[in-house]
Amino acid sequence: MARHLVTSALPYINGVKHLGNLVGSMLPADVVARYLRARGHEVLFICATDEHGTPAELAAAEAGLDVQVFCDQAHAVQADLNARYGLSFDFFGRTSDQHNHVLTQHFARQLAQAGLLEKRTIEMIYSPTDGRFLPDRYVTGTCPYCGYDKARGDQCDGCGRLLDPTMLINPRSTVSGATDLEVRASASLFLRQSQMVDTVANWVDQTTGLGDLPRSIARKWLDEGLEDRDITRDLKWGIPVPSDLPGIDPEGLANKVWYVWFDAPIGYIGATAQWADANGADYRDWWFGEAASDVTYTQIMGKDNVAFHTVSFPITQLGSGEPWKMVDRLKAFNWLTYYGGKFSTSQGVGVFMDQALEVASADAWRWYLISNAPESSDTSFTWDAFARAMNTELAGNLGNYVNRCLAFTAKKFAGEDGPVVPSEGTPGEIEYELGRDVAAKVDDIALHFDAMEMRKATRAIRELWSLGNQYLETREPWRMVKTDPDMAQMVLRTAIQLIPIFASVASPVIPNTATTLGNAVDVSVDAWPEQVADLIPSAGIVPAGQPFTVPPILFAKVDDQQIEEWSARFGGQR
Ligand code: B3M
Ligand code: ZN
Repeated sequence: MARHLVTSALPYINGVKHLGNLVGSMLPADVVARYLRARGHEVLFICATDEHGTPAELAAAEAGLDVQVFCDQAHAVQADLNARYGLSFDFFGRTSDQHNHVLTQHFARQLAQAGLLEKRTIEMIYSPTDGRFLPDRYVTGTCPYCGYDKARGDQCDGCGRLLDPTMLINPRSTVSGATDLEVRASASLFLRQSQMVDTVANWVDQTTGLGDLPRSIARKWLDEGLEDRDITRDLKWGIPVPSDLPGIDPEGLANKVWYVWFDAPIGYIGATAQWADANGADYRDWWFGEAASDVTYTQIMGKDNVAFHTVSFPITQLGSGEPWKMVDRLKAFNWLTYYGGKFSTSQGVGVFMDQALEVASADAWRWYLISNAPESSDTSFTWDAFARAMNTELAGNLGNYVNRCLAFTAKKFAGEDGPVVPSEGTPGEIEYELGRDVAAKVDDIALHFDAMEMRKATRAIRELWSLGNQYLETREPWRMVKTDPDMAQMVLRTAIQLIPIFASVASPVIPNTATTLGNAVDVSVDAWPEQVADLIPSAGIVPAGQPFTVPPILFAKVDDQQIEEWSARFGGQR
């Protein structure tokens, strides 16, 4: 038994998340957390809404709401959806919470103390009409690289390049549309990342659990040489830059807040502190010094977040000069595309978490998304692939097996008080072999989950389910029942043993279904199956004579008409 801290990248507060967001961090993180719990580990699984930055302010303005009110509402909407998808966060916090304010200021002071913050004067866009400096997305204009005329001050949606508002051609204010913009000098605090290159490079080299994709992204950033980074912004909403930073003259820094990517990763710690206060715990037991030395820390995120987690946040942590818990294992995902195009919150393209539950259950989505997770490359969402996952895998492979075993047994061998696990007959070599095959496959699945390989784990789970169906095909109990009913009882009893095993190993992915199956045969499916080889032929999992119930159809098949309907509704082609 070990202690595991697991975090998912923190979803931006603006808007309901789409399936690409879900499969890129929160859902696989949930699978990892659930798997580790099933293995008997102590797990703390933390997430939060990422609430600062221009997107939150602009979305609030668009909704005509005060930012705080907007964030309160949006957080509640996301928390509710997370629960409906079975995301088992121990705590879903907020980066705007006071705990995060306190920790962010702490890190800033430590960095200032270490000489890693420096005040510089930069040129910024000032809008006399709006009476303020315009950071990031507050300026819209033409991209100097590709000519796209709706490029945002931080990034161009036309060519994807990172921009600075002063680079835009024909800039205008995103809020007021004003074009009488001026370039004015303004003070800013820079994080001296260039001073930290060697320290971070050493840490990257030593951290074996980063994974190939994250490591190469980190190396690329480090090899290109790190530029010092402006970590303050002219916004009202955010964590204010304090006036008493050691060695920093506060002149010109009033009315500034920390850049969202400075406080957001600290939010992992902030949310833990928020959780700890509410639960009589100490966040430092998971995050700081000796107390956290036995913790394994796993981070899950989309590939665009990797540099911030392998370079920027480590600079904050290492630069503080304090022994903060650093990430041990990092798993990054590519993009889920919608028919090859971008899922887009701002343009409403793709399927969003709330709409998805209108057409299928949370477990159906969890299974489809995890078994098609964009691990080694981008993956296209298609309704046809979704139908295949539903029909062939869930309804066909798993659902059919459970139904065949339990409904047939109930029909043929029900006792006076309803169906019970039959007790006649002696297992033969085929049953012992089945036990060994199933045990080997369970080990195989565990190895894939240990390596956080989602596609491989789900493929092995499908192969495990197939072992059950092949066993029934080989033994044909429906035929045997006429010629040798004792033998048929033995076969069905053996087949029923597999149901809780099928459920346990799949429970990280389809937790609701797993619980339904466990309840049907009255066996807990919370723990990982151990030493099952002999328990299968000897009925050591679901004992002979134990009552059971036949669960309702687990997964309804999807038909062509539904696929047509959903493609039309959500705009996907076939
Ligand atoms: N909110 C970006 C994203 O959701 C950002 C992640 C923060 S993790 C500290 O893709
Ligand atoms: Zn461009």
